[in-house]
Amino acid sequence: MLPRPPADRTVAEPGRPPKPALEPTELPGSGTAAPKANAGAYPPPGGVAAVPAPQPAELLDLHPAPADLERLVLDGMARQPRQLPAWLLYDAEGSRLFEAIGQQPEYSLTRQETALLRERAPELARSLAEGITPTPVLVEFGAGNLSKVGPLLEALQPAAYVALDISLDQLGPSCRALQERHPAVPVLGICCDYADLDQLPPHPLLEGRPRLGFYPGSSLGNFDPPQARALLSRFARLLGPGSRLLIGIDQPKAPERLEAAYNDAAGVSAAFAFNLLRRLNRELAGDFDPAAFTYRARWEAATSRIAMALVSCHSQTVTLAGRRWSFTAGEPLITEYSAKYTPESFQALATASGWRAIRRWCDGADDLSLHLLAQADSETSRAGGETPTQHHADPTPMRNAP
Ligand code: AVI
Repeated sequence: MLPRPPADRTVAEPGRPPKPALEPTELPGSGTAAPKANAGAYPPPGGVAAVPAPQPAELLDLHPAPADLERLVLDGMARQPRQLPAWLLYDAEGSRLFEAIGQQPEYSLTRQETALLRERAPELARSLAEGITPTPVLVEFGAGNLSKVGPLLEALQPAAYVALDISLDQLGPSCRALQERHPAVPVLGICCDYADLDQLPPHPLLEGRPRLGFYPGSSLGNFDPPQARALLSRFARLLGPGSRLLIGIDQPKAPERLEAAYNDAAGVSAAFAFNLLRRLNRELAGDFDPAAFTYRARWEAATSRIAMALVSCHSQTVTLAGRRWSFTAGEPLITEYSAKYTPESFQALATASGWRAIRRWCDGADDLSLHLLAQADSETSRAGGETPTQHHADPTPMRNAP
């Protein structure tokens, strides 16, 4: 039996209207009619005014049902080579391990992108929201532990923040913590496979508001090119006409460096992949023996991607979801691809998916980019001009990317 209860599309807390901006709280014994003698003194005579406690973040659970999970796994096992959807890596333990990957010295993507977002937040927010009225909602895809959005929220002050992620275990606590830190912005978490979502669920926080998308972390690279293209088109539909998308993309670099980033010396990347076998054993009655597989991360130049796989050490038969599967010695089970795009190849992909590249920011080493996209057929996208501009983290902007 599968442990997760049937996805009942539960609304953890009923919809609530956007909450008002912070209101001053009256302290006991203080009047409001006349200015106080000590106005401006700090600390005020009656003590520091309490800030109203933030409302709890709201959560919607649209996690794929166990039957969907089984179907996806069976489809993936029937492929050649065998390949499972990358989001399966993110159960509670997988999410914890992915956070640990971000702290490994070899995996610099998280640190570099976080720094770029922090340094450039005011400018990113201005470019993202320029000319967009009324105040938009910020929608983050694959939001994980919500560690990247803080500076952007501060700078943008959206009407609401909506975080989409597959891991409910991580999303719940992260949304609550973010809501505490940003009490003025209502936070809504939606647990879902965002690559399979046809529309954002109707919700008062989303009604009548333009939507801006945020997709950091280069997670687009975890999709095959046709899937990546479909995903960008899906984002355009989910966000609606006239929307914009800020997306983080990792770029190709020396193969040795990339292979080390996905096969760190501490073995966290390997543990992340092996955790998938534990999940399959637990949730789909599998009998994978992790000791019978070895982890491999290899750069594939022709497809500009890292291929991560658990490789069968010898010929063996495995039971999964009530079926028998045979592996030959050396046969890979692909756990994930991580494609790297040059600015040009990414912009071509974006264009083919109905977006227009407006601007690009990169870190000092030009290892990764944040691309600002606008929907190709919208008025707002035309405001960006014909040629995308690119900017280094270095204050001197580089102009006119090809
Ligand atoms: C989430 N994603 C962008 C990561 C990546 O770099 O492709 C996933 C990852 N897998 C192993 N290390 C990192």
